[in-house]
Amino acid sequence: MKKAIIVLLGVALGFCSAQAQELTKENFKPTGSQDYDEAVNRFLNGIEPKIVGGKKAADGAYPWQVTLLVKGIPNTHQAHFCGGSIYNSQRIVTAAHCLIGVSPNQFEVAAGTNILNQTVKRHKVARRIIHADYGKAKRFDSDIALVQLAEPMKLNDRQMAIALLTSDQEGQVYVDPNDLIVTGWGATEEGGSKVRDLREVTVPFVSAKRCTDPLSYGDRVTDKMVCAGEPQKDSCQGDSGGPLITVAPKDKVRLAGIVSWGDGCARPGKYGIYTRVRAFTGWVAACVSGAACSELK
Ligand code: 4AZ
Repeated sequence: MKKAIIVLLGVALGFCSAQAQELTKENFKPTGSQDYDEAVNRFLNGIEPKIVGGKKAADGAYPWQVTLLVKGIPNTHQAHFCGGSIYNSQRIVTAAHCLIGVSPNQFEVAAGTNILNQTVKRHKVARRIIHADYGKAKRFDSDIALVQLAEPMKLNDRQMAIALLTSDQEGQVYVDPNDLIVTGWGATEEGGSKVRDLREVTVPFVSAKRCTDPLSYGDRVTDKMVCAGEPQKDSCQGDSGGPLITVAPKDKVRLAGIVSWGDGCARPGKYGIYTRVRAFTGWVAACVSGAACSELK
């Protein structure tokens, strides 16, 4: 009994200090996720917290879009470090590279908003699953992760799940130069800052043939990646983890890619590189069903 009280007290104290603790130069240890660490360093150094060539998204137009927030940075705009998409009420799909080294108690998820303001509800994270093959075959290969929320979020017309692109749809969607849309709070130019209002840009799909041209990315692009974009239209830093979607009617919208990497932003021949979602539908289904799914520990 005494032991139980001590344990309870310990848990309560731990809980309180975790609640009150704001990130400082003294208590922050780099996680290894570049997006996360940069969000923290901008906050600690008082730098204002990027989509290139796009426009402000209409309110509620992309209800599956979520923001991943650094816990311990109270300002939502400063806390944003990556995007993600709602898979179901308790699961978010994002990029593995966003969450490398970041434990569930170091970040939160907010949905249902275009604006990174103070009124957003932050959802606690129970677990994050990074694909076992992340970065194995090539840098950024299999750049996909799932986040499990501690409690399910309400789904409604402002926060909605998005279905993953399936293999039979891939042939219609991944056609050069079919239009796709990428959304995020990332920089509007290379080296620029994150934005407060969600932005969107229409980007053409780029075939593997063009994307693996030696003057583009050569063999750095694998068959688990897809390319999209054109000079002046691209995703950029801060968009990582967020959705690349098909532009079919709203009830047929599918998650086709996850913002992953690129050489800079919107440079000629340097398209945006996205995780090829259709290659991971089986992995996601296995993880979500609770069956064994290969996970990087
Ligand atoms: C990044 O650093 C990043 N132009 C995201 C997307 C692209 C480049 C960099 C694609 O998160």
